[in-house]
Amino acid sequence: MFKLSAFTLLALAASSLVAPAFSTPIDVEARDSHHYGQHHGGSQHGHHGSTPNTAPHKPVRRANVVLRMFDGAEIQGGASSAVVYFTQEWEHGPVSIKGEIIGLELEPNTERGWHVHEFGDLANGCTSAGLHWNPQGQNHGAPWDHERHVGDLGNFWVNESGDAYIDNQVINDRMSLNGPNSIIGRALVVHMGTDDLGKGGKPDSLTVGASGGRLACGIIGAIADY
Ligand SMILES: [Cu+2]
Repeated sequence: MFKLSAFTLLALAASSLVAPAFSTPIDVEARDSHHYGQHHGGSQHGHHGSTPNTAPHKPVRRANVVLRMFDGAEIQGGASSAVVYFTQEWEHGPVSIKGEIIGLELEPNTERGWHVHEFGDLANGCTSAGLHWNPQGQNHGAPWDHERHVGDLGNFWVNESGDAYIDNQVINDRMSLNGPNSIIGRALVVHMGTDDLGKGGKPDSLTVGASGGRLACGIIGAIADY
């Protein structure tokens, strides 16, 4: 907020300096900047006017996904309490992940695999989400391996109540909310088993970490950037 206020003041100050020579057009620009600031809360790109967050020139900084269980193409259960948030504070910076995964009937005291999958297509439930998001054509691995999928997130811990609380310490430096590695519009999938991080030696270890069936999923979408 402070940044925007400073920007707006700067824009107004600049326009008033040159206003005598270019009275009409500069006034319009300053008014646009001010208008943008009041309604959108903060951006270096304020001079573009009042466009939505998802406009191409304004990077996505925050996204979320609501996870639902599916039986085939049918959503199971009522309102979901499983929501995961992704934040990317600066361009090409790491994506931090937090969220609460509640009500998915997870087995208590286990690790469960999760990944960003390629497609935001839940027409056939989590099955139609495709394979792991892997634009670099690498083998599956742990989130800290050099060889890994962009969508690899490893495992999260399920507590004794069958819930999971993910804090911002979950950081991924390969996925992005923008550009070629963007996860926007793709699916987050939670699996029924534990991801062996590519090390299990099973037939599907190097593709999906032998993490079993797909318990729940949702489509990752851009959200308001506060
Ligand atoms: Cu997966």
